[in-house]
Amino acid sequence: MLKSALSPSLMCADLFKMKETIDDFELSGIEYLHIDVMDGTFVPNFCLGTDFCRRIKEKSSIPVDVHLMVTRPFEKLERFPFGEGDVVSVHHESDIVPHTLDAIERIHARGADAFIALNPDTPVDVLDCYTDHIEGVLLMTVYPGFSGRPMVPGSLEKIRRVRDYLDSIGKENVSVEVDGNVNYEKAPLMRKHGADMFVVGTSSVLGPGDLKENIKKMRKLLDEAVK
Ligand code: S6P
Ligand code: MG
Repeated sequence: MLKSALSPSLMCADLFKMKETIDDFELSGIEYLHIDVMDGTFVPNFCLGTDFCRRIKEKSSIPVDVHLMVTRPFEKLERFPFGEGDVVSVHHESDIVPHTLDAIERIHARGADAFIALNPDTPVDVLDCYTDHIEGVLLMTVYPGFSGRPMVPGSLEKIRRVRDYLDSIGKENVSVEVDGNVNYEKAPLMRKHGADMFVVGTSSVLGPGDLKENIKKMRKLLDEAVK
């Protein structure tokens, strides 16, 4: 089983306290910073962009986890600053398959890891054409576009299906990232079903309470889930 990693969603962080928040993430050993990019077309909302990504990369050494919820990501990747150690996710639903594979190739050419993101209604079978080309699968456990949404029923079973499928074809090292409503109750269940990378937002770490204590609490729950 892959080690668990946390990827806090910066769209859920208080813009006016961004520096303190990033400092706390660094002190807490956070593995990735999740950056949601929305273009108002692929999803019905606008969020974070190229300049935001650039400033975060200048100010923090934590790798970024860029989640591109945009149409035709293949054409837009060049505008985003990322490189070795970072993760970039492109959606299966955002382009035709050859362009998505080309986007993956471009991500790799810059030294980053490429994840394929799947919306809740997209079947697991589509992974077939990606498994030789990716380092991870980002499973949306809410309908994308907004924070604070409820988990889509059937998400836990889908995590298990993806993990089992990857293992069955010898892809034990391909990560399964979960994004959406990863709260203190559901995260341990997601871990038990095979997830290893957790986008944490308003429903847990970036919700009420002390940030560093929230991170500790989440890590403990995730560790206990697989004991
Ligand atoms: C949603 C986006 C997510 C959210 C995250 C928010 O479209 O991709 O990354 O920012 O899910 O977390 P929460 O805990 O409010 O669901
Ligand atoms: Mg996201």
